[in-house]
Formats: sequence, C-alpha cells, structure tokens
Amino acid sequence: MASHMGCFLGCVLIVVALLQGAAAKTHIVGDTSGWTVPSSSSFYVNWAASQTFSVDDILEFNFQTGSHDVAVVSKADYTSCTKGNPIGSIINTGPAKITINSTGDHYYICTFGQHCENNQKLAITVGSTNGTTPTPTPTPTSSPGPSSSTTPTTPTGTSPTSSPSSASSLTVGGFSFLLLSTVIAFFY
Ligand SMILES: [Cu+2]
Repeated sequence: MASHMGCFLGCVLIVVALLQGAAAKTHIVGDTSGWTVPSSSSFYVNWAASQTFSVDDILEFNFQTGSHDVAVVSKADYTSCTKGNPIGSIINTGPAKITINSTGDHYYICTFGQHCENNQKLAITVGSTNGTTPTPTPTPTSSPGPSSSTTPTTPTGTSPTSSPSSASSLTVGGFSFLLLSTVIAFFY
C-alpha cells in the first residue's frame, strides 16, 4: 500500500516537473531598459547570460515604434552589423514579440542608424525544451520503511535530443498523462 502511494507521489512529481518544463516563458529583452541603445557595450550580452532560453519561449522587445526595430540576422551580420540581409521581415512595430522556434544560436539587431554599431544587438543560445528544468528530486525522506518503490526511471531523463521540438514535448506530456492515468486507475 505504502509503496503504491510512493509510486503515485513520484509520478505526480514527474508530471508536475514536465508541465513546468513545457511552460513557455516570456523574456523581456533588457528588462526595464527595453530594446534601445545600451549605455554599456556588454549590456545585452549580460542580459542574455542571465536568462535561460527554451523553444516556445517568447522574446519581447519593448521599444517605441519609429525609434527602433528588430531584425533577425545571421551571426556574421550580427557581428558586422550588416542590415541588408535580414532573415524574414524586419519588425517595425513595438513592442515586438518573437516566439523562439528552434534551438541553437539566434541573433537580433536594430537597423536604425548606428544603433547596432552602438551595441543594440542581441545574441541568444537556446537549449533543448526540457533540458535544464530544475526538477524537484522525488525523494520522500520522511516516508517510513525501505523505499521499495524506486519510481520507474523517468522516460524524460534522456530527453529527446534528436528533435526537441514542441511536438516532441507534447508527446512526452501525453505519455506522462497516460502514465499518471494508469497509476491512478491501478491505485483505486
Ligand atoms: Cu535602435
């Protein structure tokens, strides 16, 4: 009985961790400073370093329409502040919200005047969807007896590194829901 309860609690914790991992976050670029020519050359570098980006997260560039814009560019164009080959169309209207749709490195610049040259440029690195989720370790230390129920090894431990798309996270979510349903059905 107790072992079933332990398994049940473990599964609930796993599902909660999965749901937290799947939740998309909104990152306010530059926080309260917004998207502007920064006072320090390392401002957006430091800001990006303070964030953990995942697929499906949203970048919110806050700026006044007509004062700045947002262009997605290649690494080379980011480095050289080349404004002629944006990837997709330049976003002219603030605030601009961009959904991160792939892992890897992404680069954004402002094409106004010398803004990019003056460090209004952003580079981010996006990890896998549920890679760096701080999972609460399901170890009920207070439970009596030997923990015979070392909960089933989470199928998410080895995350789908091949294609961590939103579809795969949905699949994992669906699987964990099935798992939870099975445990509940078994328990009652
Ligand atoms: Cu600008």
